[in-house]
Amino acid sequence: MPSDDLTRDTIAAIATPAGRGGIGVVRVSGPGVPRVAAAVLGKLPQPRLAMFGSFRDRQGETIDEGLALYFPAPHSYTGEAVLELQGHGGPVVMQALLSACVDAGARIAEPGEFTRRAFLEGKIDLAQAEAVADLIDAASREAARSALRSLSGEFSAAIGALRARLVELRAVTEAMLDFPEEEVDALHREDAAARLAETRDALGEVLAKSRQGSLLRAGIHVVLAGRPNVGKSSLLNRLAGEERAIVTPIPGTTRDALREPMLIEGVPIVMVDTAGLRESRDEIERLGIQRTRQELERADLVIAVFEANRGTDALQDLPAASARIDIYNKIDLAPGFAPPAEALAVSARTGAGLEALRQRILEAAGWSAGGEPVFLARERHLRALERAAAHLAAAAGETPRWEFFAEELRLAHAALGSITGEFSADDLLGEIFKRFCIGK
Ligand SMILES: Nc1nc2c(ncn2[C@@H]2O[C@H](COP(=O)(O)OP(=O)(O)OP(=O)(O)O)[C@@H](O)[C@H]2O)c(=O)[nH]1
Ligand SMILES: [Mg+2]
Repeated sequence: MPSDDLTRDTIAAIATPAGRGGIGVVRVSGPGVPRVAAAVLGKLPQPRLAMFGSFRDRQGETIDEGLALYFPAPHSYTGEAVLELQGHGGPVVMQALLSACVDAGARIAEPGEFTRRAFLEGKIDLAQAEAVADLIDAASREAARSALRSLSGEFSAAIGALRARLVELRAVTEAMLDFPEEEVDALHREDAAARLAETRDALGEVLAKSRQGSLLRAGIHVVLAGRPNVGKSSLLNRLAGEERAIVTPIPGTTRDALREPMLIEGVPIVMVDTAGLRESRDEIERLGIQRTRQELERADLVIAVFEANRGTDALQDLPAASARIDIYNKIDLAPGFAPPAEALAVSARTGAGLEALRQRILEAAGWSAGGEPVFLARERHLRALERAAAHLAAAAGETPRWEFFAEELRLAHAALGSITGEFSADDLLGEIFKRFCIGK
């Protein structure tokens, strides 16, 4: 994509985190880089060669000494001329260095502006730009790995392959549109139908991998619920590997809902311990139980906890909507207990069955462990893929009416294009880039 304006200014920002560090970096990008270099360094460094020098302010006073790197356009992160000044990472030095760049004609960059320019210069597409932010924000190695795959263009390539299929199918369809229906022979029709089916399958695969990957970004909200004293808090502690919640033999111990973030195989989970469900006259406990119900409404997954030593049981008051796993705790007190089909037997005391529970949590959330690499998709990507899938499904129902068929294909194509940014409106770009940190 070409630059959006010809009068691009020059931006500067501290690219390293706020605070003290061994090294701090000020990054400058834009046509004014040679001028900034001349003012701050006294000269423009050789392209891509580290130059040691003094950084000076407007009065010519030395701010710091360090390394300077110059990347001429278009071979830089942004695609513009870029200057990186590596000084000592103290807040005062960094601010002074940034001010010197501003005095030399640069403007302070907005959040994500470097990456936005990389997108506008065609260095990366939109999905890759988003992956930059996702990589920085990654909460686990698994998430980082997936973000890196998106950044290197694997996700974009998969979207590109889908679009290529659609382009071919649209070409075949446009050819048919030139003939009245009775002249479109069976061969063409079958060809179009077969291609459509293939494209839908391929899209389904990308969507599945993206749904999985989106779990790595968003995490899963898992709520432990059950009657008092069944061992919910003990389970939370066991799963967290820490004594987080208070455990006592007194029913009605837990009042407030307690949230504990944890990782299961790199998938971020927020596990919520709740007050046990029962009729209570105690004012505080009643409020706790109200909170349990609110948590249940919001849960992606409910773990309904029962006691193995009390036999099989049922909990009426769980919402029907959310996914649910039934577990029988305290299996150590009931050796030989056989849980109902689909339910798990565990012991918070001995740890028995907890590995199986972890796997079931991942499974119920739609994560297939040890499977193929997934795409760290965003909600925006999922919605676009789902829109494309819906248009392809609609197309399948329109096969004799080629104008409608063609229109559905066009809409599916546009939905896919919005992922990589071919057809993205400016407001969407603003929305995406403003969430970046400064200096990226
Ligand atoms: N033997 C045995 N005892 C357990 C097990 N899990 C929990 N307990 C005991 O059961 C009692 C209640 O445990 P909690 O974890 O407080 O139960 P809870 O469901 O959080 O209870 P409330 O907060 O009152 O709703 C405690 O005395 C625990 O030590 C288990 O697997 N085996
Ligand atoms: Mg409890």
